Amino acid sequence: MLGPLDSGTMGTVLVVASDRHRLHAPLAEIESSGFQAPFEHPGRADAIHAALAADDRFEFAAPDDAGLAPIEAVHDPGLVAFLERAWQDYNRAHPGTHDVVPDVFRMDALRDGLGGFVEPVSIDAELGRWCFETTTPITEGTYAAARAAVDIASTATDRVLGGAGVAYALCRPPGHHAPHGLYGGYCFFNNAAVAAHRAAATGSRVTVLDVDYHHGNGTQQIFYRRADVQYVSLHGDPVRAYPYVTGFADETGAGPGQRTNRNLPLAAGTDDAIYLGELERACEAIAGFGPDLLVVSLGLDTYRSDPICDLAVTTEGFARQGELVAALGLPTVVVQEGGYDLATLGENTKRFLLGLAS
Ligand code: Q9C
Ligand code: ZN
Repeated sequence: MLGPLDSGTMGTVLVVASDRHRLHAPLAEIESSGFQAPFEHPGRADAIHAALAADDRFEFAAPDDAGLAPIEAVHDPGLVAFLERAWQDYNRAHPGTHDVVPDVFRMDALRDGLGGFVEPVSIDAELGRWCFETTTPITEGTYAAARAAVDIASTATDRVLGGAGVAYALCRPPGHHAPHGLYGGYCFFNNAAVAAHRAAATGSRVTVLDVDYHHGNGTQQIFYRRADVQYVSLHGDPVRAYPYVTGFADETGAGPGQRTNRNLPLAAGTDDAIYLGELERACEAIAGFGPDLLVVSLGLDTYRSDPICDLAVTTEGFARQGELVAALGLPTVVVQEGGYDLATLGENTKRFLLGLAS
């Protein structure tokens, strides 16, 4: 259980950050059948860092090394081991490859009727075994960057468990699309799930509130059957929005986790007024669950000019989102997820965090 909030830290926001995210720097992304410059790139975290560093209401800390245990508490150790060796193995088979991307998927179905799945031995087939889409290249430094993002989320969680009212984990690569045994959607390790599990393991009831434009299929899956962690998400309706097959309103949890999952799908063009009304409904669901600690999966890709999304949230809207979440009165770990409009990303993040700390 948590002690009272440390009032000395309210009003400033602790930012846990590392420049190791720059080790994950793909050259291209295969998206909508075309080669694009990556939307998810090091400039994103650098822009957020610069905006927060220019404001004395933020203080910075480096992450501690949390090791593998927090990752393997929420992910298949086979996925972790694969990501550690994937780039090297691929480059032994295909020397000189910068961005490693699978070119086969669903090979298990080729064995339908043959008497069971055979785990692939070839690195080419292994990629399709662990990855679910094409926009998430593995580069030489990807594993190190993904490990650093987990360290950041773990350290921010420890600070909040230790009494900080709010801590912001400036994670990159993001995490919420990674379920127990797959990577994709720009995500390798689920930083928010690591944070939530770490807090839950101390006996706290935890809610993950996901305000990224995209449904956090990975986080939802990891906690779907758990009673101690609630998942609440606002996102583009999966009838039109990635990841297409999760995020529907009738996904409410299962087994011991019945009624601990809440999805609020949104129409294209949703503006601040509608968004904030839905966020109030989300906050009512959270209050009903009665958590001790909140993890926010913070995406700024609901912004009206985001290049890959279609909602219409404004910069002022992000400040109001932060204020609404603050009204829950919970110790809060904010974990960075998406947001691809580089010109506004830092300011929008800052306004959310200042609203939260107000
Ligand atoms: N044609 C996050 O915001 N590409 N991930 C979608 C649709 C992947 C977004 C392709 C979008 C992933 C953390
Ligand atoms: Zn997103």
